[in-house]
Amino acid sequence: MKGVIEHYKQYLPVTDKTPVISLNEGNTPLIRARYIESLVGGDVEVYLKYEGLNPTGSFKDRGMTLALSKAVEAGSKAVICASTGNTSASAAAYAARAKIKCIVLIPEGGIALGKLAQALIHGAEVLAVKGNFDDCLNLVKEITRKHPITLVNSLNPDRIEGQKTGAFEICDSLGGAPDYHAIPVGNAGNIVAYWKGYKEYKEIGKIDSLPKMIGFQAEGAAPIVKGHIVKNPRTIATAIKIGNPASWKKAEVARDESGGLIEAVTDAEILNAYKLLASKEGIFVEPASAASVAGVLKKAKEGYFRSEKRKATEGSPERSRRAKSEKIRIACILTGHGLKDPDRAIASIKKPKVVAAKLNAVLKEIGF
Ligand code: AN7
Repeated sequence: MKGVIEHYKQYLPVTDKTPVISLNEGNTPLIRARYIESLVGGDVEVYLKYEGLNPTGSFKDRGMTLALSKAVEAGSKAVICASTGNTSASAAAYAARAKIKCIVLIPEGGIALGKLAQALIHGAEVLAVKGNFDDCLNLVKEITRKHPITLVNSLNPDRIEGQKTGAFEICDSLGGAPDYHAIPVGNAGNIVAYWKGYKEYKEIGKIDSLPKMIGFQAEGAAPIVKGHIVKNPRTIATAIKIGNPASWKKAEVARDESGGLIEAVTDAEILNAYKLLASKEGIFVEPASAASVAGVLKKAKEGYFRSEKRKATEGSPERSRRAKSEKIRIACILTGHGLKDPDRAIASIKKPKVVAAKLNAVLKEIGF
C-alpha cells in the first residue's frame, strides 16, 4: 500500500512538486472487538483502529510524513520537537529518511524505553531535559521562534493535516462515519485532526453524519477536564502525561461542535483496559492508548450510550429509522503499540514460573 500522502493527496496541502518522505504509513486495520462489545452491552459495534501498526508504532507517522515532506519542500535543514516519546520516535525516523537533522527534547526519565531506543537508533540528537513535557514544549517553541529549525510538534498544521487521514480511513472502511469516536487526549492534536477529517469528508459528501468526539485524559493529567493547567501531571500513561496541551482550545471546539465530551479515566481504569485488550482481544497497546477503551467502558457503565440512543430516536423520522435499524458504532483509536513500553507490561502481570529442564517438571506445571 501507498503512504497517506499518495493515497489522500487530493485532500492534503501537497503538489506534484512536494518531495514525499514516506514509510508507507497508514492503512491500519479497523478491528471489530466482540469482547469489548459484550462489556458495553446493548446494540453496539466497537471497532479498534490499531494505530500501533504504523511504521514507527504510533499514529504520529501520519502527521510526520506530511510535516517532513513540507519541511524538505521549504528547504529546511533541521526539525525539532518536544516529546513524551512517540513524536520523537517518528520525527527521528522520518528525518533520517529525509536526510535532515532531528533534535528532540524529552523529559528526563519520563519516556518509555522503546521510544527512547527509537529516537537514538534513528540518529536524532536527544536531549533529556530536567523537567516535564510542558517544559520541553516551551523550550522548543522559544527555539523555533528565533532559529531556522522547523517545529514538528502538532502545533505545526501539517501534522494535523496528515493525521486527519485516520478519519478518512475509518469512514472508507465502515462505509460511513461512526456514531462515537473515542480517543486519548494528551497534547490534544489528534482529536482536533480527526474532527477536521470527519468534517471535511462530510463537506465533500463522502459521509452524511458526524461522530460525537469523546476524548479521555488521565485523571492525574487532565487539564481540559479540570479547566486549569496541571503543574505536575502524574499518570502511568507517560505518553499523555501533559499538563498544558498545545491544542487545548481547539480540542474543546471539537468536543462542543460534535456534541461529545472530554473526561478523565483513572490509572486503574487505564491499566484494566490495557490488560483486557491484550488478554481478551489479542491487541497489545501502550497504556495511553487504552485510555480510549477505558473511557468507553466507563461511559457504558453510566448508561451513556443507551440514553444517547434514546435521544437520537426522538429526533426526525429519518434519524429514528436509522437508530432503530442500525447498531451504534463506536470507533476507538489505539494510538501506540504495546512494545513501546515493555516495562509497564512486565510490571502489570505475573512473572513466568521457573522450572527445571525436565519433562516431568514442565508437565506438572501445565497440568498434564
Ligand atoms: C500513544 O509523543 O504528545 O492528544 O510527544 O503518544 O495528539 O497529543 C504523544 C501523544 C495518545 C495523545 N497516545 O495524542 C508525544 C505526544 C499516544 C501518544 C497521545 C500520544 P495527542
